[in-house]
Amino acid sequence: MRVFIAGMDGYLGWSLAQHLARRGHEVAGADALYRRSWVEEMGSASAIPIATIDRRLEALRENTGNAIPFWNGDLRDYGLVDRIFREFEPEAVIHLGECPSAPYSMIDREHTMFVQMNNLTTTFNLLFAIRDLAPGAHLMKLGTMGEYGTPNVDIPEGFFDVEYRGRKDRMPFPRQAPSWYHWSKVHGSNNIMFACKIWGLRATDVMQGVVFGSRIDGMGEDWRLRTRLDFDQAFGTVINRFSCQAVIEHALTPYGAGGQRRGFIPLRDSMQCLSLGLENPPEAGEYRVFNQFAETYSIRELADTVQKVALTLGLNAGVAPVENPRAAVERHGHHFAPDHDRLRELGYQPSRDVASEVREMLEDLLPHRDRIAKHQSALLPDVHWDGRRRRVDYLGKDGPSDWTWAGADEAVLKVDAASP
Ligand code: USQ
Repeated sequence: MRVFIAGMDGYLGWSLAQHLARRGHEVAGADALYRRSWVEEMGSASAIPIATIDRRLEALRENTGNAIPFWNGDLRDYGLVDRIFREFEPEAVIHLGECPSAPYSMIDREHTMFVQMNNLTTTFNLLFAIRDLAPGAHLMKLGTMGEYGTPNVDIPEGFFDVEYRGRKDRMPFPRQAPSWYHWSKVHGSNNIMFACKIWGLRATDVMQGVVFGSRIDGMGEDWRLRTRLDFDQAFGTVINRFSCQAVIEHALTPYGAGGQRRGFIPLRDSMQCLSLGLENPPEAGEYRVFNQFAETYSIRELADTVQKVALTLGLNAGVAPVENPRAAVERHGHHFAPDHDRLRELGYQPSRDVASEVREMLEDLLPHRDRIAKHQSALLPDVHWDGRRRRVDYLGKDGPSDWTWAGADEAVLKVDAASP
């Protein structure tokens, strides 16, 4: 199948290009390489070194025999989107071309506006291009489990049956997003649902949980094929951040008491799920929603797991809760029970447990501990949901009462002393 990946240079996009090329798809991609500069703006860098886009494409050609057409540009420019669609004639479009960070969207007015305008405009451009130039193409759009928020009832896959004042209907499940970024995903979902209705497009909206992991099968030893792995407050997801903290023996930083529960999925499983959706497209006019994650965990469980796995590698990282910069929207200990059956019905089989994935990640990260130590100031958040920017405090021995204090100060001092 001819598959166009919007956002091919990112954490997921670069992995997906390789995964789909190896599955025999004809892949093309575009990216404005913004992720590289956003992470730099946050004072950080990918923990795992990544090659320039030219060297990446060259490595893909050498390793898989696929010469992948690539457009280096911004998909908010409809002229570019129009050109890509005419030249490549996609049969499917996988839309990963958005700014994916909740904290980044909460920095200030400019960042909020950028994230929303960027994400909405790109999605609109792809929708119109599909309508006018590739009407049969299947749009797979990366949404997020965060669109639902954490309601005190179970979460269905997109839609649920409602009975109200004696009448029944099937309706979209309410969205209660926890950041301006997550709201941009909600708006995107609504726009896609509407486009399917009025234009008969086919789309899969993927409510993905938090992704973690440093590689997929087949990335092998050629460093140019490796995907990025971020650990800064905005672009590092929580298990990846904890793993980077652990390799430099910096205390792991659960926000608050760590009772937030989320759905998580390893990077290689995300690839498995996206290809299952791609290869089993919906009917024309159908808008379907998948909840894409392997399991749910609390942040505290994850901190414990990363800490234990790290110990088996001789890494002694403490666990020290910090004040939660998202306190306005996150609760400690809440109901979280989302359905996630549709991908399993298509054949999704979770590949590994968190501990095995974390072990592999720590082994991948160990050779790069100096890179992480060099940017360790990016580890502690300073973007708060109340809009006032200030470094978070450790909650200390008098913090959440059910924590065993694990010595953050010692761990941080140890790293400071060791860093260049
Ligand atoms: N957290 C900590 N300590 C940290 C970092 C995060 O306790 O050092 C907590 C956060 O408070 C939050 C949870 O971990 O409760 C997840 O945070 P995250 O930064 O890993 O993920 P999030 O901001 O929710 O966003 C990430 C991706 C985003 C995707 C989303 C899926 O960046 O693109 O949409 O995961 S979901 O969370 O299911 O909405």
